[in-house]
Amino acid sequence: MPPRRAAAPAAERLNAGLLSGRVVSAHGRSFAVETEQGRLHCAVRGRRADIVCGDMVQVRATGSGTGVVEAVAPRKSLLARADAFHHKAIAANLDLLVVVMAAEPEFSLDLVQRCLLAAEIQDLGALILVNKADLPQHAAAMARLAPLAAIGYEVLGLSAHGDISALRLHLAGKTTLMVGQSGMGKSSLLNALVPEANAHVAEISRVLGSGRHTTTHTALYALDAHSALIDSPGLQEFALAQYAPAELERAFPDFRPYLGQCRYRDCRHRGEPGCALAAAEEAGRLWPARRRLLQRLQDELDFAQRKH
Ligand SMILES: Nc1nc2c(ncn2[C@@H]2O[C@H](COP(=O)(O)OP(=O)(O)OP(=O)(O)O)[C@@H](O)[C@H]2O)c(=O)[nH]1
Ligand SMILES: [Mg+2]
Ligand SMILES: [Zn+2]
Repeated sequence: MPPRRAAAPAAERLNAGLLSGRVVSAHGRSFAVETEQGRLHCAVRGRRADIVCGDMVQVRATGSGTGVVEAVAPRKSLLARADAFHHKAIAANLDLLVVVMAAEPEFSLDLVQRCLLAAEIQDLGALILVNKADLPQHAAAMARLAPLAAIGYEVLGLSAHGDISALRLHLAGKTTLMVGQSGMGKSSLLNALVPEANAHVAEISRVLGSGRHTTTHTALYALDAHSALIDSPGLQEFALAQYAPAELERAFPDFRPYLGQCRYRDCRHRGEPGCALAAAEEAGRLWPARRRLLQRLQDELDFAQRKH
């Protein structure tokens, strides 16, 4: 979405000298903000550091090309991960989440599903993109995602080095965030869509578990006046401990027909008698991996609550 420049709110008129803009890159406590007067490199006042790409902000210019973020507008959506210890916001004001996977390196089905749940809770559209369709193992990767396609998630296979027009169609008119493990080709896709982005792309690190990512911070690129694409550093895990148990179970679209049908109102779906989810699973109507994922999320939530 482009910055809205309709009638200036009262606060803005009072605060003459403030510029509206959108955060296009966030690196620690330093931000780049695109304003009507160009790009400003901004610091933030006080301790506030949870400003992310896609945030709409008010900035006071302080010199040539620099400024200070004075206010952050309420967010339409926020993609964030949180465990017992940390809350990490990734990007704000999104319409679509693209979860980027590939046959190489090996991808985690657990992580894909967690990203999809986060999108659901934030009411974003979601797309699973299987990149590197040119690799011989591509068909096997698509097959691993078949249970998610059966639930209704859209799975798109293509190559960043080939025809990306199908992806381009999904992005039109939206602010989209790409997430996924390191090495899947997010920045390669960005470069294919926005050649002037010139994002750094690197061979997958062979040092397993080195935790090194090629992309080191989140950045937003305009595709056109109404569409933007955000590239983010590779993820290794995606905790969702900031959400309530009921919110998490409703984020599974395949669970919804059965929620409220269990014998006990407070059923946690982990073996209680008369559990509708367990019965549906037994009857082959639910993919068993889904209830196991819910249980892991519940365990993480229990742990986080004990810590607080
Ligand atoms: N064969 C093939 N290789 C690809 C494709 N897309 C990307 N790659 C390669 O995959 C490797 C990783 O690509 P990146 O774009 O850096 O991956 P990333 O997801 O941005 O990684 P992080 O920034 O670490 O999260 C590079 O060597 C790319 O050249 C593709 O469609 N096919
Ligand atoms: Mg990258
Ligand atoms: Zn149940």
